[in-house]
Amino acid sequence: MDAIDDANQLRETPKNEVISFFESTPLLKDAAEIEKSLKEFVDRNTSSSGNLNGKANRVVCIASGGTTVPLEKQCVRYIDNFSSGHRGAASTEYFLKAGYSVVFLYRRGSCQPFCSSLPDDPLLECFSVADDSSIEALFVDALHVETVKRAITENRAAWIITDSLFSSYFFVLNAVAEGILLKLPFTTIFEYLQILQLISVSLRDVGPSAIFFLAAAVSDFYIPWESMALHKIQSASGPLDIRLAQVPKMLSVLRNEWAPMAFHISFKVGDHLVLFDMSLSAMDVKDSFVRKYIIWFHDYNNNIETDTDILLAKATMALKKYKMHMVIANELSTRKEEVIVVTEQEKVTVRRDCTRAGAEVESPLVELVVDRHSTYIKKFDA
Ligand code: PAZ
Repeated sequence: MDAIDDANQLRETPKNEVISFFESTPLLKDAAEIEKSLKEFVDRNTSSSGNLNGKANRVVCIASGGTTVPLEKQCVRYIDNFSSGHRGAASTEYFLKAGYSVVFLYRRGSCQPFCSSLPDDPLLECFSVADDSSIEALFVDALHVETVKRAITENRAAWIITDSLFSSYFFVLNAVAEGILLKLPFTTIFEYLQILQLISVSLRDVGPSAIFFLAAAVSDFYIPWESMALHKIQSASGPLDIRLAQVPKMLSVLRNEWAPMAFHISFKVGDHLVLFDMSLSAMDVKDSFVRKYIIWFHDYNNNIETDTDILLAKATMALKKYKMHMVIANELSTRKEEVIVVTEQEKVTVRRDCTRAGAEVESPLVELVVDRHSTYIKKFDA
């Protein structure tokens, strides 16, 4: 998805492209409800006494998971962008621990904060935390009763109830109940961009105390709604030719128009190492085509730049072009081990603490972000 980025990063996002994207986008069904919950969330967390989570009015919008591009209006098939949602979910945990309130804009079915090791299972929805912090079953409707019965038949209930991670789920329920975590789901690129716009407009008054932490993998191409087939595309008509339009680069619109005062962080992902690893491990190296491919790849790497150089060059370009405050560069294959934080002043490699079992790279990463965000806010206080 990144191949044409470099060329595009050299041109501004024309206003008419943005307008025509939104004009031809299917409208969000629950926009009014989302706006209402955002307003309540912002009011609750930006009072003169600070937010409900203890940090003076600091709010972060975390975008997580991949967006889809439907091929049909009555969608049967779609193009997906890879992201498990782990980065966004884990970062949400550390931001909450750091005292921020969090708007978690996530792909339905992707990893959830405090539950990233649990399945996204409707059984969990059948429980709640009582006032005395004990766990209560919520057999409030027929769906819940059915879900629990099915889980018991499938022998999953015992596992979930005895697993210690289950308690994490209640942390999330509590965070939502306390009003410091607002979860907003999306599936398609159309939903994602419309909700992101609603969030940014709602957070505008939070000014420099707001962070946009955009870890979602967002589609670069889409099929405009008006040229999309209504029903399932039939295979009987032979091979399928589809033409994808380019999604306007919304980062610059977000940065310059929707939330100009906020602290903006975007991500750049590289996959060069994965390509190389896959070619070695998953294919037969005796195959002459593959051998040629690997040799070409070696030459490409040796003669031009290293993978990291290419990735950092792209990250630096994105930093300048979109006026981001930080671009976080990561390779798909090593993303859980390390990331490189690129700012105007520095390039910092942040690594997971390998000496601690279960330590995640998001812990030191969020620590660094909070530190740089504090410096950013101070500039406005002066
Ligand atoms: O969601 P995950 O933990 O599996 O992966 C995280 C990531 C690689 C999607 C993220 O760190 C990232 O780089 N997001 C931006 C992706 C993009 O530019 O398309």
